[in-house]
Amino acid sequence: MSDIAASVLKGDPRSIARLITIVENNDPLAETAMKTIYPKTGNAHIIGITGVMGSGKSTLIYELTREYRKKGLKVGIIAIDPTSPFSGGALLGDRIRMMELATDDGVFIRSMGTRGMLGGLTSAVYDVVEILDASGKDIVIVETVGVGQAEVDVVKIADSTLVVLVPGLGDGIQTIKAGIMEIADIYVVNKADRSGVEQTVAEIESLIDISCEGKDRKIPVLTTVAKENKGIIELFEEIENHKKYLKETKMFDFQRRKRYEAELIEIIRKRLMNFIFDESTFKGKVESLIDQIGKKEVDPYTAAEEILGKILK
Ligand SMILES: Nc1nc2c(ncn2[C@@H]2O[C@H](COP(=O)(O)OP(=O)(O)O)[C@@H](O)[C@H]2O)c(=O)[nH]1
Ligand SMILES: [Mg+2]
Repeated sequence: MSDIAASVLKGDPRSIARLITIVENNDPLAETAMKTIYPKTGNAHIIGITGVMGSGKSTLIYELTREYRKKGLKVGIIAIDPTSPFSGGALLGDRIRMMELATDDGVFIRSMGTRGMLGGLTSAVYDVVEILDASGKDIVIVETVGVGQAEVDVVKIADSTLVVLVPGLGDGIQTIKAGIMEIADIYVVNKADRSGVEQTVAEIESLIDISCEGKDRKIPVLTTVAKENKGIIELFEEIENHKKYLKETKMFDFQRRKRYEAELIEIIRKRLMNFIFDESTFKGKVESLIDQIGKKEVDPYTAAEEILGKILK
């Protein structure tokens, strides 16, 4: 196992892929490797990209990655697809584009599904970010669809969060109101080749005016045509600006601390859940308590205390 950790640290793509699989399978061997690579993490800038399906996130990621590659930076990409665990082939909007990145040694792409993950997706994504970071990637990009709780959790890992919208999305603005206002560091209105761009930008800016009032940083709104590589350099620069802002204001340390907190809690949560639900003896106890709750022989609070009491003893 130390072999795999050593080759991950050298950036070997096969070992990176293998370790990610081990992590996804919730294999206990993963922890040994994670412990070994951990001291080498903390260098990558982590970018979260969220937005509705089809808004052009993957296309943007492809174009951004090309910019980073031009600068000689290495990029890791994690695409989280909530519906399909078999989406590896259709990771980026355009297969030909994906092929180009897939053959570049300085880029590692991985798609992760939400199904069939015993340890929970969030915890696995945290680990995969660490793995890519330790493997020498300068930039790690995490793509998530929509704005559910899972996405918000995933975004907690990101240093810079991009929220992607498209013109004429009346409900897109609703989504903003529903809670991504707090998570966006940069707004991207992609598909700016379509009509209604000005109106969408104006709507977002009026919301920003309210949410950023009195704050030292106003969230920028950029327009892009990812498909035609328009606005990408500006986006690249805006991400750099945000990175500088984080460093200068010490927000960087604050956010990273939040991330470490989230990671630690996830590991504890995962361990507890494994302990309660995977250990055969304990699982029997849980099952019988559930039966008793159903028969009103015990209330769920007392049942929970009984289980926790056994763990804490
Ligand atoms: N018209 C237009 N189409 C785009 C643009 N960017 C991406 N697309 C197309 O939108 C579709 C969805 O893109 P994709 O990157 O897969 O979106 P994702 O689901 O958010 O990752 C693809 O057919 C892209 O070629 C753009 O700026 N303008
Ligand atoms: Mg995509």
